[in-house]
Amino acid sequence: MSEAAKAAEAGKEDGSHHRAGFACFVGRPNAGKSTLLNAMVGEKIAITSDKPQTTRRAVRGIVTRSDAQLIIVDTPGMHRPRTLLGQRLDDLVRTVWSDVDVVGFCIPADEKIGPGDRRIAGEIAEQAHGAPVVGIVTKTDRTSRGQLAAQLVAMSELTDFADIVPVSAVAGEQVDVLTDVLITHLPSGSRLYPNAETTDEPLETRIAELVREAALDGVREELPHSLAALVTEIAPREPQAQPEPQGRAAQPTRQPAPLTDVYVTMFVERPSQKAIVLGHKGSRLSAVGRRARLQIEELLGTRVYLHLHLTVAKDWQRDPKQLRKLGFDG
Ligand SMILES: Nc1nc2c(ncn2[C@@H]2O[C@H](COP(=O)(O)OP(=O)(O)O)[C@@H](O)[C@H]2O)c(=O)[nH]1
Ligand SMILES: [Mg+2]
Repeated sequence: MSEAAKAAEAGKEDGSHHRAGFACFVGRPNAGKSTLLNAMVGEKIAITSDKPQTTRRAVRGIVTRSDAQLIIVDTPGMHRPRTLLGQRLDDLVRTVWSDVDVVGFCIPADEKIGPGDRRIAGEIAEQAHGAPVVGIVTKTDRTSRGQLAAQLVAMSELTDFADIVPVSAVAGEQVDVLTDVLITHLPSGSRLYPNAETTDEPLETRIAELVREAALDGVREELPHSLAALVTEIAPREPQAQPEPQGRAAQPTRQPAPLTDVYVTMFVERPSQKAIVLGHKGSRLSAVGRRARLQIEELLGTRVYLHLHLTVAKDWQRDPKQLRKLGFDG
């Protein structure tokens, strides 16, 4: 019996009307899946960018209300895999799809529905074992009402949807409505995660992802695929013993703000890529470090000293050993 089914049984026993279960977001790369997940959870769980392969994990975000717990799994986009990593990602997506209570199929309001979307519709029908599919028209802030209406019609012709919801994660429109709709498709059951949890991603992974997000900004072509990041150490610094104040002893001693040393190694696949990521005299890498540090400080709630190390791991996307090291197990 699946975790969700067990929870459903437990819910029946105590006669509550609480619902709990899993939804996943699928759709072309750039459809706005990760941004939507973050908006629904109200916290940055998944990194986002306009680059391909930004999402490489099945990132889980958790929405907890008094009447329901919705766990949303953001999956990498499906692509024709050309590397071992690509294959692993596609396998991961299929595994997630086959084990959810409801599928959210995302299509941007401002892009024509095309063969890619039809292929995904077919894949869902094949892999999702009859789970209801909710059509989600994303980025509605980018279109006029007329265009949106036309997109809703076009989407309804794509497959047999249980519901269709237009939403804008950026403008915060209809986000709660979408949560309500997805919850109606969950089985009854009690909570699967503790109250305050917003994700089950380990801290190391979240930090590595923030570094990768910062590094993705501004790089082009094949480079986004070749970037990876790994946290090697998170070390809270021992507060320094303050010297005894001399003379006027009434001066209160100021406690230094807590500081954490975070060590991250970034990988590229070729020396030429290392030069690009470093930039002139290392200027690009320092900019990446600054941007990532601010986000990591927010996540950890302390000041952060970010130690960024950049190294070449030749063709890591095709190397099973390297993939394992980076957390992409087969
Ligand atoms: N205007 C607008 N842009 C959005 C919205 N949602 C996502 N985006 C942008 O679309 C791009 C892709 O978003 P992302 O969530 O990474 O897409 P994913 O590949 O499907 O996960 C990013 O540049 C986002 O900022 C939205 O509601 N409105
Ligand atoms: Mg994504």
